[in-house]
Amino acid sequence: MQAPLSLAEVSSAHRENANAFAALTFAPREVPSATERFDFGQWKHDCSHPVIFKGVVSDWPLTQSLAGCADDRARLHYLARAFGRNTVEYTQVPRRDPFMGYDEHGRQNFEYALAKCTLSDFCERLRAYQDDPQADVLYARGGANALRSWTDFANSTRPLSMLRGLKAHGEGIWLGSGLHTTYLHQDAHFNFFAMVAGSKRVILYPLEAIADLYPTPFFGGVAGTTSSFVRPVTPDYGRFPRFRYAAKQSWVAVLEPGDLLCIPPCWWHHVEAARGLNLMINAFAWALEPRLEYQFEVAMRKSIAIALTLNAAELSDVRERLYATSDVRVHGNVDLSQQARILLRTLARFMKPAIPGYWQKIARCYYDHYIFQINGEPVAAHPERHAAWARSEAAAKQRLRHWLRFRRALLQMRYRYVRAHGLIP
Ligand SMILES: O=C(O)CCC(=O)C(=O)O
Repeated sequence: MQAPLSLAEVSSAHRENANAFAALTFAPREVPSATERFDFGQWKHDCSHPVIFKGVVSDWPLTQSLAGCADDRARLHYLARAFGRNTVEYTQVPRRDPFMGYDEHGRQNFEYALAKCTLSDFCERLRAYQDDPQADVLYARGGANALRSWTDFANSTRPLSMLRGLKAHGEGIWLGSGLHTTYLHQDAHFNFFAMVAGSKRVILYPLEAIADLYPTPFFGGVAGTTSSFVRPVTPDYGRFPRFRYAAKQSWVAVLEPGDLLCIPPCWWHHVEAARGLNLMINAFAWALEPRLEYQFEVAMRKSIAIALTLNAAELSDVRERLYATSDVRVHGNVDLSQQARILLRTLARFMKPAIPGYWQKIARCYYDHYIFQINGEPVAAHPERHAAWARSEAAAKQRLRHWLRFRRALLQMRYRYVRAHGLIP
């Protein structure tokens, strides 16, 4: 039997492809790599910045097998032979601009899962891509390819004991031909990002940078995320002048096979793949109890609509009381209008001591941006969209759709849990 490859051998296995990232016009802080003394239990409580665990998934059978292949052609052959019968959903974007996000009018410029086929056929298409320098970029995105649905594939990974105690929201397989870019966005959950093959660069910002990132409406971007209209690597400062100020809050991580990037909930991230095949598996974990996280989303939608009916003085009054001590909050709000009182009560729910500190911070940041509008227009790149979004979200049909989506996510995860293991034990 062959000896397992060392961490250095795994992480350098695809090096021939990995020097392909464009220089940045700003100087982000580097995401630190965890040392042996790093207290991950504490990180889950304060999660004040992202962190990389080097080589944590380098001993997975999948990572080892791919690192042991001579080149991408051999890796595709291996994937097709070992797991070829699984169904892959994928998208396709032009090679000359393989950016998946928004066009210059702020419209989504790609379809999340445009087509589907077997993994074996997908590998065939990826092989053809390698032979043709003009071919479109292909990318199977994790939201459409659930790890626990590909049971044989899941068996070639290992649950990560460090993630014990977290609750999986979804675990996705991301497989691409190389060179794609994923729009800047944030997810409401913890995101654990395990690089299995190839290399990616991730640019990150804390949620607090929101004012300078030209966001979409709240949870109103691609795939239900809050997204940004800016392309961080080639920003158009004419359209997005405030983006310059985001630089001082930027972070960067370059991931190689075997690495695990841990992204705190609601941190913005923008992902670029290097040239060559890339395979990443990620796990989203609920950052609050699922029901509470859903209730936060509902509370935000309701509060944004109420806030649009209040004047600036009323909003400022509500804000002051909200962030004052809880005594002030509970007593003596009789002078507020009924709507203002409802708003105060709804928002105060997520500022209580029972809510984890990181989520209270998230709540405050969202409140300030989308409800109290202390940064100006919440959707500065397309101001009309904020109120239009609030109107459409108020429709009963839309509310029902969100509720069904939440129920479906819970049921799917429960069902997948019994089928196969994932990254979260
Ligand atoms: O790796 C990518 O291209 C995107 C990953 C992503 O969007 C995510 O994990 O939220």
